[in-house]
Formats: sequence, structure tokens, C-alpha cells
Amino acid sequence: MQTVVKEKLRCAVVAAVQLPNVSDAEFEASLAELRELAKTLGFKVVHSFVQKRTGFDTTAYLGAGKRQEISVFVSNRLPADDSADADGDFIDAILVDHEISPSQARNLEKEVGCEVMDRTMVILEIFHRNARSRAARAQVEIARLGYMAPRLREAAKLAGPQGRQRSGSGGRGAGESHTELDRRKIRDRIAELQLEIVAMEAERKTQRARRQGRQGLAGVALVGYTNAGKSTLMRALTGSEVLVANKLFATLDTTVRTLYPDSTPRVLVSDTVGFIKNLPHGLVASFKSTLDEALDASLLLHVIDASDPGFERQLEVTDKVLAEIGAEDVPKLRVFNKIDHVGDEAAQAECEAALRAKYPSCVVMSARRPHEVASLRAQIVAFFQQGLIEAELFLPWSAQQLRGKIYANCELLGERADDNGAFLRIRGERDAVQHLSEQFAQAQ
Ligand SMILES: Nc1nc2c(ncn2[C@@H]2O[C@H](COP(=O)(O)OP(=O)(O)OP(=O)(O)O)[C@@H](O)[C@H]2O)c(=O)[nH]1
Ligand SMILES: [Mg+2]
Repeated sequence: MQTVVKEKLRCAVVAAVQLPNVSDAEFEASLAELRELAKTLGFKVVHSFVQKRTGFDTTAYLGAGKRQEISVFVSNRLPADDSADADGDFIDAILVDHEISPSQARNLEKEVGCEVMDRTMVILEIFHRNARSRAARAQVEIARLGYMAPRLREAAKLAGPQGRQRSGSGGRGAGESHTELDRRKIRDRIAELQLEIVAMEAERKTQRARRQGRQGLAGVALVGYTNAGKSTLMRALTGSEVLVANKLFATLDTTVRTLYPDSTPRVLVSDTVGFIKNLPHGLVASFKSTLDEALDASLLLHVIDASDPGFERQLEVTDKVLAEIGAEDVPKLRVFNKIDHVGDEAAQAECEAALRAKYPSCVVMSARRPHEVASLRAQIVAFFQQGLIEAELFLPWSAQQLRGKIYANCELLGERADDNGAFLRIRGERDAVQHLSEQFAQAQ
């Protein structure tokens, strides 16, 4: 049973500069995504400020007029009387839809009178809140520290002279400023975390190798844009209880489960972290290990939310990231999910036809319709059975203890017997069949 803690919603405004090379649709989609990200962080977005410019303002990202406008908006919402209990409608933060420099953030913050968070910081904060495993937590912490380091100097400037140069004890070298000390601490902490990650990666590699060795791994990885329905499909395909939530980046760790009901060969399905446009660089690097799972897979299921108006852009982002991590050559099945969420039946049929015309051999489905999940499962199993061979092996009565090996690695299709032993018709991967036939031959 989950307890729901009701937090008072914090209010925010979003702001963005539209550069000349960005189309209206692209700009609006990105801003809509920022609002979703804000919602995921627990903000209520009360207003959006947009501005067309040929470039970002070097001092404070937005132009002076827009800054003034926001500043007035923010101050109008401040409680009139300081002692009055604020009704929660004053603006806590302004979220901007680009990564901005530390000094731009500081200047903007001073001028509009509330906290400024850029897109990178928003995403880092969500990752920070959602990371569960030791590995994910360490990776997110590295990315956050990397983001914070250059911003400390700006924070110190904002804090005044004491922040910049405070003397005193505490093991600090002579003349070393507070910020320098903090930056040194950050560097040390990053190095420490990186070592931890290297150790954890080695451990994961061993686990993966063990898994592969044990089962002659047939791996499927679910990849795709955040909120596309990967975890929902994972649950449906494996009968497991992974986290599903209507928020961005619900999943940050890779989970691996076997396809259910069992198949031959046994198929392992892994759920991975969602992709997003402009994933902060620190995170691309640190989450590469999570996505490594995708590289190990023999088949990628690229899940796309067909009901999202921006799905084509999301699909491109995912393809681009897959190429960046070197996974473009892994066989891929495009799965257009959430078709049940696309208007009425006629609209769904029309959408499906358009998708099939544009992406031949794609799957169009809803993770909420069991028969469609079953047919996806059948397609996955068929993919892995392509490489299987059939053979008839002879097992003498004196060596029946080897029979168990068949069930572990292959499928038994049928058997007949004579006075000397049993003839077993089996299906399995070439290597597994070969290995068994050698073992059985030695037993004769
Ligand atoms: N209508 C409809 N909703 C779906 C379908 N599949 C998933 N959803 C919903 O979409 C939301 C996101 O689903 P998840 O499975 O958490 O998405 P995800 O791709 O794992 O997202 P991240 O972990 O954030 O990357 C949830 O509210 C699901 O219930 C579907 O086929 N139809
Ligand atoms: Mg998920």
C-alpha cells in the first residue's frame, strides 16, 4: 500500500527564446515537454514567456524587455503582506528551455527575483529524485556535481565577499578560497564515484556474462523516448511488476526479466532509461552504461508513443542516441504503442494505415490490449527461432541422466525409442545442439 504525501504545489513560469532556425512546431513541442518536466518535478506552471531572437542574450539569456515583463509578473504575485500566509500562488522558479551559462542564470535570477532553473538542471533534478540503485545514484551524482562546479563561483559572487574569501581553520591551504576548496572537494568526490562505478560495471559485466553463459542469451531491450510505455510493455510481456508511471523518467535502472510464458530459446527482456531531446551531456555519458544493455541485446524494441503529436521527433531523437552509442546495427523492431489513445476507431485505423505505409514491418499496438501483446510476444519468439536448428539425437538407456541437459538448453519436439535407447527430436541454437550431440556421442 502506497502512502500519498500531499505536497503543496510550487508555482513556476517557463520561458524560452525561439531562434530563427527553429520552427514554430518544434519550439512549441519543446516548451510543452519542459512543462511536462516541470510537472514531474512537482511544479504548477502558471505562465509561459516566449521571445523570438537571433541569439540568446549574452548577459541574461532573455532580452531586457522580456526580463522586465517577467520581473513585474513575479512581483505582482508576491504576497502583499509579509506576515500573511502565502496562498502558494507566488512564483517559486522560472524554468528556461535551454542550457544557460552560470552567469546568465545569476543575472536573470537577480533581475526577475526568483530561482532560475535551466533545462539541464530540471532534468538532473528529476534523475536525482528517481535514481534508485547504487549505480544510478552514483551516475546522477557525478552529472550533478559536474553541473554544479562552474556554478559555485557564481553563487559565491551572489553571496558577497565573505563567500569568496573567508579565512579560518578547517584544513584549507593558505589563501585558498571557499569556492576553490568546494571545487576541489567536488573533483575528489567525482573521482571517488567514478572508481565506484568502474567497480560496479565490472560486477555487472560478470553478471551479464554469467547470464549469457547460462542461457545462450537471447536478449531483447526495450528502448525509446521517455513515457512511451516501455515499462508497461515490459510488465505485459514478462508478467512482472516494474514501475509504471505517467511521468518523465520513471525508469532509471535497467531491469531484466524473462519473457512469459517461457519460450525456446528463453528470451530475456530488459527495460531501459527513456530518451529525451537535449539530454544533458553529463547524463549521456553516465547513462551509457545503462544503455549498454541495449548494445548487448540481439533485438531492440523501439517503443514509440503513437498518440503523442510529437512522436516523429521523439523517434528521431531515439535513433540518434542509438547511433551515438553504436547500437544502430542491432536489429530493431519499431513498436508504435498507445494506439488505443489515438482518437476514435476511425482515427486509430487511419493512424495505423499511415504508420504501416511509412514504416513497413512496424508493429502498431496498445500495451493495454492483451491479444496485441501476445502477438508481439509471438513475433519476438519467432525472431529468435529463426536461427534455430532441429536435430535428432540418440541417447542410450545407460546415459539417461543427460536428458536434463536438453530441457535446459533446447526444446524437445518428440521422441521414439528402441531397445538401446531413445531418439530425441530437438530444436535449439546451433551451438547448443552441437554441444549436446557431442556429449551424447561420448556417452555411447
Ligand atoms: N492509453 C495507453 N496508455 C499507455 C499505454 N502504454 C503505456 N501507457 C501509459 O503511459 C504512461 C507511461 O508508461 P511507462 O510504461 O511508465 O513509460 P516508460 O516508457 O517506461 O517511461 P520512462 O520510464 O519514463 O522512460 C503510463 O501512464 C502508462 O499507463 C498504452 O498502450 N495505451
Ligand atoms: Mg519506464
